[in-house]
Amino acid sequence: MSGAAARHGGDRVADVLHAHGVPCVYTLCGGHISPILSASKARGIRIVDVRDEATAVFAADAAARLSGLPGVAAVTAGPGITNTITALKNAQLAQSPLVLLGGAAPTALQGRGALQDIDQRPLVEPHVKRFFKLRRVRELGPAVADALALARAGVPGPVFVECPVDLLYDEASIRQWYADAGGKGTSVADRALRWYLGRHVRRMFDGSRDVVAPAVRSVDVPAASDASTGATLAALGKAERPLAVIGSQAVVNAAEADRLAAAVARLGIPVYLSGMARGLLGRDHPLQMRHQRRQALRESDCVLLAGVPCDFRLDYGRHVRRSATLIAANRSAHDAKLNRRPDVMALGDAGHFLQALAGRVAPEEASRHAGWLATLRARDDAREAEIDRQAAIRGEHVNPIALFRALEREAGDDAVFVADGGDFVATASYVLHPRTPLSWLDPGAFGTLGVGAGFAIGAASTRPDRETWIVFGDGACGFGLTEFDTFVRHGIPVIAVVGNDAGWTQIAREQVKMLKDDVATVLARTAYHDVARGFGAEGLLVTRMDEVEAALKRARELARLGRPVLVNVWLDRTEFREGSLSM
Ligand SMILES: Cc1ncc(C[n+]2csc(CCOP(=O)(O)OP(=O)(O)O)c2C)c(N)n1
Ligand SMILES: [Mg+2]
Repeated sequence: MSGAAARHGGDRVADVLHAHGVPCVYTLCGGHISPILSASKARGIRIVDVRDEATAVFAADAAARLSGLPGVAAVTAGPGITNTITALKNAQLAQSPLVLLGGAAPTALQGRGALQDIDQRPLVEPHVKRFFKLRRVRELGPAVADALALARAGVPGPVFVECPVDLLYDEASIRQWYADAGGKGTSVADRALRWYLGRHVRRMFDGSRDVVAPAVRSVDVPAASDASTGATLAALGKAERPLAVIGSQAVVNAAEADRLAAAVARLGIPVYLSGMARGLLGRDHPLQMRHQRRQALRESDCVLLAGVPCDFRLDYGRHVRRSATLIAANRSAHDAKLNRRPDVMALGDAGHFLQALAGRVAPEEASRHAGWLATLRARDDAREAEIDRQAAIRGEHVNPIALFRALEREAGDDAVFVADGGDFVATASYVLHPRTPLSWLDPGAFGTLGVGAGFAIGAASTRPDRETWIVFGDGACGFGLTEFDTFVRHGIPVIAVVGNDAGWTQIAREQVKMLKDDVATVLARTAYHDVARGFGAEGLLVTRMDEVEAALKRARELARLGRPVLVNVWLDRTEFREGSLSM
């Protein structure tokens, strides 16, 4: 469709979204952005309207992670935009490609005390790859097309397009609005104002008639050099105890996840998966280890970090022994070198790099590592047995480890797990085995509580064929409970399992020990299931271990009927997370 046929600026934005196959726009409405929403809807784009702008951005983030294409959110000017900052930062640190369309005051009134008018650039710019500030109607389409490409290029991340309201409505209305604003006065000042506004409007619409809707831009995926592939193969060929750690960035090409999984299997070296890469090799692959990663890294003589920076999760690189050959495959030079200079730096897409390696590795290589694999496997099995022992402990209410063992059995083979919480989620990440590529979503390095509902909306609307579970701490669930309203209105059958330990336990654990004070960490056994019912969803309460299995089965049945469900599970205290602290 050409721009000439577009009725207003909202149509121009929607044309580009449509041309790029954007399936869904996540939003909370506002007069500043109405034309974008209605024009998108008219083109068959699904509009999911949520209850907090942060949710809209979290949803776009999750949609991007599961589809590999930028998620799109639209929010109104001022407070609509400020509400997104946490979610934007989360997406930036998680390197998740999304486009945020934000409203803005009319171009002629910015800085003059208009409704919701603030200087949005200094607030948003630090958290995005680029802030598009627009002044002309003809810039709308190209800016959105550029933003969609830029979000995915290089190191993926969020991009912001500021769309002033007077660029979005139809030309006749805007001209009339400016004519009215000019008034009918005859003084010199009045006539000067009219002249100024007339010129302003002419410039705004200048060239807008003959603009053609921009084509879909191709996205430049950075590729690591052949030299780095060769150097890595040589290092792996010499290594006695090689190890790979694969993280979220390696799976940003979501459509290639299966190919990547096959490549990793072909490499034949033991592998730990983190972030979005969890589940890449299925539930129980012989090469995948889950436990005792620190010890494995200390022992390894050649560590390949694929899309994983040496941040706090690897103790700033200290988990890898000094004498080991360190290979860092990463799109970001900053991440590849963070805290520790690698011996081989493969600057480019880590997923493609792994595929290139697998294409050149000798098939007999894998059998060389049988002894090393057996050592790691024995440790992994021992830890699983220990988890089983801890799962067997019975108390008054529900043992969280046993709960996740049950969820492991009950959840469907296609289940997607969204993780939002403290200890409850950390326990889940040890006990649950994500079963397919792209089936585990956690906030990432920003450690943001409150991602759960938005991630679930993004996941379920992107992959409606799959079961979506939220593993929620009771503290964390409070951020997103209102979105049960969204689940119900939009028929999004999410199952939320709330680990109700009546507290912000991850914080309480250390705070009480170190400061002898539980101030601000205590919650109640709140009836979250009743809250869900209040929004028209299903709510189930589980206070005893022997109710768990039936409740999970029932929740799945209800979800299959299209009903969102909240299962409120009263937990017992456990020692499982004792001693863990992240700084
Ligand atoms: C937005 C935000 N606020 C505060 C924190 C600090 N924080 C980390 S874990 C945690 C406790 C989470 O409690 P809950 O969700 O109930 O999980 P639990 O640890 O009790 O299992 C808090 C408050 C955070 N990570 N993010
Ligand atoms: Mg809690």
